[in-house]
Amino acid sequence: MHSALSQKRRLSIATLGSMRGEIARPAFRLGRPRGGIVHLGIGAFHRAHQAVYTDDALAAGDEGWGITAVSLRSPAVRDLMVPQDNLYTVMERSGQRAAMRVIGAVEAVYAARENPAAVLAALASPTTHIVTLTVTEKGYCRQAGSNQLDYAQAAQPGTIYTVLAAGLAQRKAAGCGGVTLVSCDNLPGNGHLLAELLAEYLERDNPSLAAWTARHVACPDTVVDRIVPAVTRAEIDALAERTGLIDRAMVVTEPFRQWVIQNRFAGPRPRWEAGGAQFVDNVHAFETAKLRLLNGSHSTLAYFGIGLGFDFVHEAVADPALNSMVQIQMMKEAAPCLPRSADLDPGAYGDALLRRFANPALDHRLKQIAMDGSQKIPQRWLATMIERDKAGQGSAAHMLSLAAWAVHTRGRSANGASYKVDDPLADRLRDLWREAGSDIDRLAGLFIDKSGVFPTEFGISSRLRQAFPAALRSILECGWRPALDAFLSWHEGQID
Ligand code: CS2
Repeated sequence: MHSALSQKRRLSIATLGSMRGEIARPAFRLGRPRGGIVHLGIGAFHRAHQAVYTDDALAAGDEGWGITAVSLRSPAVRDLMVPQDNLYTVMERSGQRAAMRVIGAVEAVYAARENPAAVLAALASPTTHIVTLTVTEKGYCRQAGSNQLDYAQAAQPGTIYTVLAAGLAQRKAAGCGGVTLVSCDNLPGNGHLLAELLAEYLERDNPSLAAWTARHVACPDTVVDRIVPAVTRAEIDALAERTGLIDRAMVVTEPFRQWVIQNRFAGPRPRWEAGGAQFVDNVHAFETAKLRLLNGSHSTLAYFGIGLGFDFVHEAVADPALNSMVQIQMMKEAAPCLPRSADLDPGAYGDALLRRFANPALDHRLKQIAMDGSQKIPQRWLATMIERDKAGQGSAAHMLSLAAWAVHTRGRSANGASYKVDDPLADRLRDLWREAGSDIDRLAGLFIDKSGVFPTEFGISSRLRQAFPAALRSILECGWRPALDAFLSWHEGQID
């Protein structure tokens, strides 16, 4: 297979015409610089989501847009994309079906650390109107347990703050107008949050730029949704066999995609509605449902699924007991707390999620979801738990999920093997385990008070404080499967 592969040519503008198979190609002229959009954080998610919507806008005749993508950390994606003239394939998989399409919306890729001048030029260009961001939760450099900026972290080279501040300063100096910063990360009120954190940064770093930014920059809230597992070598090889061309930047995803964007722009924007994007006044209802039902269930499947020995989401959700727990967590605990919206039926939304998770054609690794838990669980679980607690209600399924996360951070699997915990707070959490020794009550208290993950409202609730060590105990003392079964039997005994 490898020798056959090495003889194949790479996907590029020149070879695109020779690509075999049923593949949709860009329906607009390639190789003509268009500008308009800079994207920070070019990973698989951007390539399978915002770039596809931009490609749809281009294909629909809104031709003035192209993406200059920036990788803030490693140059790896640049090295995959540039030899391909930034073309890549999106493969949508569901059951036996695989629809393929080549995306041509990305026109340049730079690694910020190696080519800061090119990144700055793109941000400062008068033709740039939009900066989209997918930098993950931790890319916002918040202090643990709060939405305040961690200034020391934010001021490092290559963060969104230093990169944006340089670009905005140049725009201000050149008088070339504001931009719209579109956060596409899974955080509540992502646009508002970005605006606040950026203001906090600039007020300290460059107060006159802070004032200019407040007047000229818009940060709409958005909800992004598409499941995009990390691509495997085998998938790249299989695509090359099918098409005759090697595409090292391909992405594999599900057919579903959603983008809800608050209609608040500082200037022009692409007609992303050509790809199905919805522009609304307020994204709150969509956002809360997405974070608490989809992402919340994902995290439960990840920590419990790993505990039970599964590797992939579709395996974990096929486990009848874990599936029941996730349904209870979603429908009995999270859904009743969602803001009411005529556009959203939580029951139908939850059912559709379980079908998406069950997609056997996607090898979505639980480990991919389990990473950075400290940055994810406050908005996915803790917000629901605190709201319910204030209304005098418990959240037993969420509590067991929370215990599953905490046990995951020990870095030791049920058979005693150790693994690396991929989380910016991993060291701090490991120290808490060490400090607690075998005392589970102490462990629970240390996590609540010292991990930096739990908001104060959690810590001051005696109900939540008591329930957490009990949930930890059930996993640590009885094991993953018995803990899950005990939860389901207890739940069955409850009157609805
Ligand atoms: C996942 C998300 O990795 C994770 O934490 O929950 O990336 C999820 O796949 C996307 O938000 C789906 O839109």
